[in-house]
Amino acid sequence: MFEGLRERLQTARARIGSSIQAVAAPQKEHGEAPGLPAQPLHSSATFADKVKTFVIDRELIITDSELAGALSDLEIMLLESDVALTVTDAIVGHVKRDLVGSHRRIGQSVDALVVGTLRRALLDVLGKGFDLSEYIRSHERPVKILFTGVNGTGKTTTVAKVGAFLKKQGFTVVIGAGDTYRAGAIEQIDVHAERIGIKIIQHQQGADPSAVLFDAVQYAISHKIDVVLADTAGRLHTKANLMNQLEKIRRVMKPDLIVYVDEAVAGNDAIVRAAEFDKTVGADVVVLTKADMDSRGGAAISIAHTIGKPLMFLGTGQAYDDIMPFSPHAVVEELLGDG
Ligand SMILES: Nc1nc2c(ncn2[C@@H]2O[C@H](COP(=O)(O)OP(=O)(O)OP(=O)(O)O)[C@@H](O)[C@H]2O)c(=O)[nH]1
Ligand SMILES: [Mg+2]
Repeated sequence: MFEGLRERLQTARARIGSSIQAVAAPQKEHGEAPGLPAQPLHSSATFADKVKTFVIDRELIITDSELAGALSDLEIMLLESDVALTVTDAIVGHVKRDLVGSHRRIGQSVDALVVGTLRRALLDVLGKGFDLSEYIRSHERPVKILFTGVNGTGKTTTVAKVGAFLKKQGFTVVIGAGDTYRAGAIEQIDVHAERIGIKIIQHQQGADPSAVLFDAVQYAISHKIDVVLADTAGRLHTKANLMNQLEKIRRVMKPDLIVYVDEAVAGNDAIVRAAEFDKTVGADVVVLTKADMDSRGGAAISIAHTIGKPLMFLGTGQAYDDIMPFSPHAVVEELLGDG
């Protein structure tokens, strides 16, 4: 997951570190920094070798021009990873504010300083995530969750995965087979429901999806079920009639949560589409699927900051338990950690 972005961030980390080191190194030669290791910084040594042992115990001012090249590299690397422009600006701006101009005593290695700064900058744009179990616990039951998005992004699979996830947490769940449009869609969700042992409410193909999902909610009320998961047909946000149908579903089933599902691999397209869905039918939280196939990580990094909605889960494969509650700290660790 996100290997390409990880690689680029590691390169940026090294590059920023080198720039800071370049500021620090000349004074070392003049013997002004007794805290520095006596060992010279051989150009053949790797960056990590150099900075991890390079503990600066004195004051240092990093200027704009010293970091300009490294920050511009960081900017390009983020954009190449499909990180949205506004998010790239936010990250680069954060790093710059954090490092430039401060008259600081760095009682740590340059690398630790850089990693700490990158970590804060990423955490700042990643938002807090969304704890679905906690949400359900603190809301009136049944909690009604509507899944929307464009075709083939993984909505139905995500409904099944979330169903299995919630069941494991001890919640009772019913699925509404709200994709009455695509041939084979009802059978598909029916097979999933059977496999994970969750009740499903379905009508025939071609039926009004609002009616199916209304029935699913009624079933949940009369059987005291905790959660209704509503699958829907994939649709493009540009198709007004299909968006109107979704709007009708929303009016009829009155979801507590609208989940926008898209593929992490779609990068910036996912962000544009999420914003469009949010504008027309609303979106409260986002799930990004196929993170296991996404090397660039741009959508995962950008979506919460750009559309202002938390990322709830990442889909990480085709099996039912290939779903990860989105944890900003875990993602940052994956991107910046040494493992
Ligand atoms: N690798 C991987 N594949 C996934 C993931 N989520 C879904 N898929 C696959 O993506 C394909 C489409 O998934 P569906 O759940 O049918 O997508 P959908 O959005 O319901 O599609 P429509 O109903 O046609 O709009 C299937 O082959 C899934 O197995 C994931 O997280 N990782
Ligand atoms: Mg589907």
